[in-house]
Amino acid sequence: MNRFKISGIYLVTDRGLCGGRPLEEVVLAAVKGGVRAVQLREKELSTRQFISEALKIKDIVSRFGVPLIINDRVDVALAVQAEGVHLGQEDMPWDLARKILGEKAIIGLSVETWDDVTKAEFAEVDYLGVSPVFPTPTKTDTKGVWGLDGLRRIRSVSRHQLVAIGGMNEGNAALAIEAGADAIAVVSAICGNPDPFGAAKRLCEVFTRAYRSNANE
Ligand code: TZP
Ligand code: MG
Repeated sequence: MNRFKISGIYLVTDRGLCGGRPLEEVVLAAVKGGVRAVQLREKELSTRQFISEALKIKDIVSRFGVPLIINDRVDVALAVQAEGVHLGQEDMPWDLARKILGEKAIIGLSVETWDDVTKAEFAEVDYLGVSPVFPTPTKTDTKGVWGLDGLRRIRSVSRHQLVAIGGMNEGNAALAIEAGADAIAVVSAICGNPDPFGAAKRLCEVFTRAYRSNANE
């Protein structure tokens, strides 16, 4: 496994929330603002368009040493030599993705139920996406909501790094870190913000402050 340390603010893209701005512009602003990972999430694009977008985003994030993680599509991740892939419970099984992408790939896995969490203990993945921590209009086809108590409970049993996703923002990121998140994933808090650079920067500041105060406890 990669041993990739996931920490900080993790941008998950949604071009529909970018308000007409090119996604590249928003991603560039976010990495300049300090996000530590970018997941390209495309539900509407053709394979060819997805690959073309992924190459453009990779070009941007690689200049900042930020890994590109592809949502759902192992073939696209492989084609563009992305650093990793994020898999949901209905996507390719993690063990096949690991076989295809290799030991060094970053593989993230969403957990939506307690059964997912239990099974994930055996999974050679780099992080679990705790999905969703809070309700969010950005993704409504979820099985429930973990809440901070759910996140804390997962932290108490899981050997994996945890990424909190769903309704995360400047106001609640510190609470998720206290509850055991290693990283905070956001979609609308950056993509839907008129100032993605400022939003990313403030989120990173909140993260750093909360992470340090947690470490000192
Ligand atoms: N997976 C679980 S919740 C979610 C995804 C992709 C969307 C999170 O969006 P937002 O806008 O950060 O709440
Ligand atoms: Mg998926």
